[in-house]
Amino acid sequence: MKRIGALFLFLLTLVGTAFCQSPPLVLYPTHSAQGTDGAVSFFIDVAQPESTVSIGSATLRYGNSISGPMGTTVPLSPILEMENTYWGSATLSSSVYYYHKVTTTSGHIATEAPKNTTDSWTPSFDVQVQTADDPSGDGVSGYPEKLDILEVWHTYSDEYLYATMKQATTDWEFSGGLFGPFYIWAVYVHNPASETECAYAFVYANVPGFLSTGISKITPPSTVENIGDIDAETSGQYLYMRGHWSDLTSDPDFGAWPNSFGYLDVGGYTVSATLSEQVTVDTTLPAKLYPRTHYLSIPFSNTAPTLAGGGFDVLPTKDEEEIPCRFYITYTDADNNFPTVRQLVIGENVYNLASTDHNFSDGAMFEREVPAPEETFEYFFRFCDGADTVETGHTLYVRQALLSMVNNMLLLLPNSPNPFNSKTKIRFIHNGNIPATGNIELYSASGKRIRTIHMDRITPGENSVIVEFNGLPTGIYLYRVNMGPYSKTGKLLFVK
Ligand SMILES: [Ca+2]
Ligand SMILES: [Ca+2]
Ligand SMILES: [Ca+2]
Repeated sequence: MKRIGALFLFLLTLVGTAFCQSPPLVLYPTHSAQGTDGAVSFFIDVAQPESTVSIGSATLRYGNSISGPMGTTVPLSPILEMENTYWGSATLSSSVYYYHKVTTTSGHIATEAPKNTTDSWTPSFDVQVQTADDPSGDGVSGYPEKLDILEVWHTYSDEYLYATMKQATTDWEFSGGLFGPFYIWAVYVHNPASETECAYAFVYANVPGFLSTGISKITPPSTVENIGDIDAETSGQYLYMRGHWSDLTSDPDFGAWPNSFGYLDVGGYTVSATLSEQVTVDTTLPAKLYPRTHYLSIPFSNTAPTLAGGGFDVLPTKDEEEIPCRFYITYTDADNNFPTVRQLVIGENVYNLASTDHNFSDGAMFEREVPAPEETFEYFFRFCDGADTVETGHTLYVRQALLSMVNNMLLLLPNSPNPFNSKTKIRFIHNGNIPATGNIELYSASGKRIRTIHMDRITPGENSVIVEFNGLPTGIYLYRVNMGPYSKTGKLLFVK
């Protein structure tokens, strides 16, 4: 083990930064069945742990060989009614390999990657994906231009993780003289499943007695050790590196791999080091690398989806003119096809339904909140998995029945006794679907509020509250029972 002071402390900071200023997550890659026109729709969720991050572009890239090039790009667009879901469509006549890539407006990249199955060395850019697009001239001033990173790329195989870095010059000299300064080019890799603060990096360097080309493990606060060799080769502006997965995954602090997240945090950095001073000259934005590639065999057989349990709820409202309804239905597709059509049809109106559940083989509920139509209406659901369209039967609904559903959520019963001379019992029926806490407000006939009685044990069915009228003048009183957005008003006659 070697200790080289503060040299790598920045790296830990950098990995820490990766969590608070983070690329998005690429989740739930799915696709539709293939239509008769050859079209297949592709879907992913792009989750943003930091809601401040906005998506610049989302793409799918495909090709006919896993060894590349995956030269065809399909832009993915957001689905308006689904918060995180993006989709795109391609017409396919033969089997394809594909991966997804997302770039935020701030330049953070989250990407799956093509696979270098043949372990070609040095790997062609056809089997790599760019994970950092770093500005030119953004390094700390006063240091050599060769420490200015321009690009970082990655690929993977069963045996290796690959990293490629492009810098601003073709000069890869390790040092400026016998005693330095020494120059370090590195690409870090951090496993979010790691339960330690250790970080790892593929390092291209030769600091005699301290650091050499290989896989460095950095343990806080400042311990650096080499845990494996790497292949490293420079060509022009490019540095190609690859290290064995096993050197990373066999390290007890690396964390489980494959992990449940699917990705690794990666990024590039350069250092200029002397005995007295170590400076991080350039860094890239952190990226999320998902070392995975998808395969779609064309043609593929399809099972038609099924629909079940369709209906709607009337939602709480104070406004009987516009009654919100939440329509829902469960879509199940044995092939796990994302539905290309997800519609609720009410009369002339068509609404797209949404679901956050993207596991369709065991059923996913789709829903949509829409205002109840003005008149009596007929509705049905229509879904298509890309090949087969299914519909529910048409259901007739009467607006008057809706209104009675709303009204019956809270029903006042006559208070008793009424009139009364000291106390009375206020009674109401609660239908169990609305908030179970509330209050009763008591008003004078002129509208002045006299008292509020809180209720926190309302049960479905009939409820009653005894109200004492000690010290109040004889007369007519009003009361209002409130439960969330629901309220009903009644009249009391107090006679001493
Ligand atoms: Ca740069
Ligand atoms: Ca930079
Ligand atoms: Ca299907």
